[in-house]
Amino acid sequence: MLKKIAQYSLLIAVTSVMFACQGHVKFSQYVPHKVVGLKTPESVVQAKDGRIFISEINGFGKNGDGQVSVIDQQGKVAVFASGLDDPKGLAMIGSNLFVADKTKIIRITADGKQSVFVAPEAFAYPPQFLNDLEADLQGNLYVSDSGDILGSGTGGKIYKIDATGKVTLLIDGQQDSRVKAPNGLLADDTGNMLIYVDFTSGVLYSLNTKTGALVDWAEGFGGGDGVVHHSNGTMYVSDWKNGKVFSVDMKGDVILVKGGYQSVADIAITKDERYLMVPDMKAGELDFIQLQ
Ligand SMILES: [Ca+2]
Ligand SMILES: [Ca+2]
Repeated sequence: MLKKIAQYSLLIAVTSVMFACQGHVKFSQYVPHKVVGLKTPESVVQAKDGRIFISEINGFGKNGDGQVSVIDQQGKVAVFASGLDDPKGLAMIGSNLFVADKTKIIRITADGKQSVFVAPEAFAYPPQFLNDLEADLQGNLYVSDSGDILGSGTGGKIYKIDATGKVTLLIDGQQDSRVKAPNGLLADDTGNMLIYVDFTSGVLYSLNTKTGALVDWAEGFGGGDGVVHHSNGTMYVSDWKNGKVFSVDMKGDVILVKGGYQSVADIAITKDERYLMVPDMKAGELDFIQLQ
């Protein structure tokens, strides 16, 4: 394990230098810089036009003070949508931005108009802590309810939401006792497979959304939070409790990419796949990790 970490760090260091040289000599690509002063940032997503949206919980458990900010290509931050409660997971379908806001799903149009897409009553059980939000290529959404995440660490569920807003329970702890506090979600291209990381156990699972079969994929993610996928096959998983970001290859081997954060929440990848976007919730910052 330690040997693998050392090798990986060296590889990153070498490729960073190569990138720096290329950028200096051949072309000048946009290089994002760390954004500071955010209000309890949780989730981040980049739109096709390059704008970056970030959800800000602000006061935890305090309603009405949450917001979504937008960061332009120059790094300028502005409020995009306000009056939210504890907004967390973000997902885009077309030009609409969807937000998992504590007990409901909010839809925000490109010009910033908000509406309730899924009300709390539409869920099979009253939502306790809606957390990550993921879209598949078929236009469905998936949302994790992390349940009593800050107490017993159980009671979580995963739901599917179709394009009309109809909600279906996919799995919970009654169906499979390994389901405790689901957090980060990742849908495959078919929508038949959902990768999820559990905040209580730190285990990464794959869930067959048709059969409900749950398979252990990798473990050791502490307070697993965000899960993203690079087109080269590598996944990245964040550990909120220990402030770390890991990579997971297709064999399930786990390698530390970067630590030293206070609390890494729902990470995402830029559209060009050159950077991981890393919300450090307690630090109030959005960091960028350059990928190979
Ligand atoms: Ca709040
Ligand atoms: Ca999360």
